[in-house]
Amino acid sequence: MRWRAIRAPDDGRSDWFAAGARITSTVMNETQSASEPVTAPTRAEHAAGMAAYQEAGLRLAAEIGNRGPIRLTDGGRLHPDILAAYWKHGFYVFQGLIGGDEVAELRRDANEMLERAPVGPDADVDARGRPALGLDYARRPYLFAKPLADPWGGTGLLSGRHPTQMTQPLPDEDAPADVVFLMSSMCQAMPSGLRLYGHPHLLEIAAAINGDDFVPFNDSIFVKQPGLGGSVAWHQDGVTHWGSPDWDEGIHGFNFQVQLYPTAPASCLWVAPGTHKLGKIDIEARVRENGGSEQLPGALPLVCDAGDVTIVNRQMLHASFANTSSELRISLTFGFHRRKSVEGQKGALGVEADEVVYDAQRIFDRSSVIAVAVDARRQHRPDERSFVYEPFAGLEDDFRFNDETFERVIRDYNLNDLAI
Ligand SMILES: O=C(O)CCC(=O)C(=O)O
Repeated sequence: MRWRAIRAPDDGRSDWFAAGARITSTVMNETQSASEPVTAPTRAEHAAGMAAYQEAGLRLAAEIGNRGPIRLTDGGRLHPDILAAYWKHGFYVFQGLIGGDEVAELRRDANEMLERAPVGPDADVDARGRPALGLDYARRPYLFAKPLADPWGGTGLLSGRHPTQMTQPLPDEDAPADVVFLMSSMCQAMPSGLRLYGHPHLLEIAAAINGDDFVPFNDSIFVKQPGLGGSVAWHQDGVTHWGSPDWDEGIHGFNFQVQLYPTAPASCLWVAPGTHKLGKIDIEARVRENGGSEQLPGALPLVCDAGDVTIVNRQMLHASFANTSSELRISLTFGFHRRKSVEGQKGALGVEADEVVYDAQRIFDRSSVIAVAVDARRQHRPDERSFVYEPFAGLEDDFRFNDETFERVIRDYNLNDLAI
């Protein structure tokens, strides 16, 4: 049976979206029948079917606000009103936090990384026939996906935290077989990425949320190319502490996203405000109760300009849809934890080959990337006030940015990521 486009109903959700979900979703509803295959929407049909949902999301975003320039107290700490707004809704958008000159440097490096990607998941050369970037990295820095696909939804990947699968529209006929979906190793591959990691305002935000002894999580760059970028199914990031006696709304930390281009509802990350307070959410039930549709009510798009930075609590329900729009999104994504959330915990999210427990040495090694990043930034921007990272106070001279620390600290630093 051919999939049919159906006018979006008044509730802002389109029936075709539910229909599209039937062939791809692991969530079944009573009308679903395996003997009635339904084809996926085209790119244009998908975009049209999202329109009413996007409008509803934009209205909610305008109601809630939770965005503005960073404000600091006289002592240089994050303003308590912003912190309170973050804890209330689980997200905040810092407008214009990264200056235009720095965005330009980041774009240049990110685009260079994209150009130097292998031509496909099994290739070793880039589109110009050069050896691809990262052949000598312990972990290859590129993750590919099929165009407009949802590579994680409904799978056991990443600790199975994406239980349902998003609609996977049909890409245009001339679309490549595989597209870059994620790039990692930002601090190794991009000089400007390392410097961003030492940004005093970003680190001040991390300290305000997670305490002065905060520690890193990981980093990855989400690439949503126009008409090609895949989706990320609804999920909560944290996997370790749901049953912890110490559970609270901040125990799994938060993620930054630094936006290199303006984002639109079709391309950007969506969040369900307040869900960071709810504990582990039954996502399958939410989608099922929504008629099988991934257009979950109560969510809003984190629409940004270039240079805006979002923070999103890792317990928030969030997702992004197949990018059937003509907007490019490149989001530098990196997170931070409370130290006590990580120490003594087993590595999660499938990043460890063996069961590794995060001890003080492991945490120190991964955190030393921050110390080197602060110095790399100081050398590049000598007039800016540097962030003082408390765990490395007094150790600064051991972690100056130079060839020796690049080899000792930065090379393959992500083998020490702290995933919970
Ligand atoms: O940016 C995206 O599209 C997805 C980001 C996300 O799911 C995450 O950071 O956990």
